Amino acid sequence: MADDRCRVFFALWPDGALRDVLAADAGQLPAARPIARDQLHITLLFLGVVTSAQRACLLDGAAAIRSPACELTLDSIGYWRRSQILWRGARQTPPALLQLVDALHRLAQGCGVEVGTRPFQVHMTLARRVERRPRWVPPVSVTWPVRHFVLVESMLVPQRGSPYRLCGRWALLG
Ligand code: 3AM
Repeated sequence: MADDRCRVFFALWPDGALRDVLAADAGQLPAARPIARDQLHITLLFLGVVTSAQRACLLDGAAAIRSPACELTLDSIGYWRRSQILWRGARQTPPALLQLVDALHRLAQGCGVEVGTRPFQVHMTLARRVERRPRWVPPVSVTWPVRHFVLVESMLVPQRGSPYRLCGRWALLG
């Protein structure tokens, strides 16, 4: 039934202290639509609209993933002209993160969820509708101790407050 469906994605979700650091320079962002502090995240795998059975399968499978923790250094700024997105990125992607993304791809496949084939790229969206690459001093690099990953529901029906709701959070192997 349509009501059982939800739009979900796996992500890295910063804790409060890291969020403060990441949001500290948001005030300097060029005029656009900056992402609110409590919505900053890194998408690991976008799954799209799934059924409740697929969602349950994803939750079960995510709990069984054994993937190592890592340190992720966000030390670059990128801009995608077509999507008009300004993002924070990483010059180096830790192999452990790629391992996690691979595991999530396998999980999605096992749950019968079709996902795109676009290679994973670390990006934390900072602002949308940025019409041209801004002249902007990139923020200092931030090292994120990645210890968890999450499943996020992205609300299909617009509502007040955050469009995101955390459905599950799992620890990585420390
Ligand atoms: O927050 P970011 O920018 O990493 O762009 C959407 C957002 O990513 C992305 O999923 C995240 C939560 O909405 N997204 C939305 N639709 C998508 C699609 N069809 C998509 N990513 C890939 N394919």
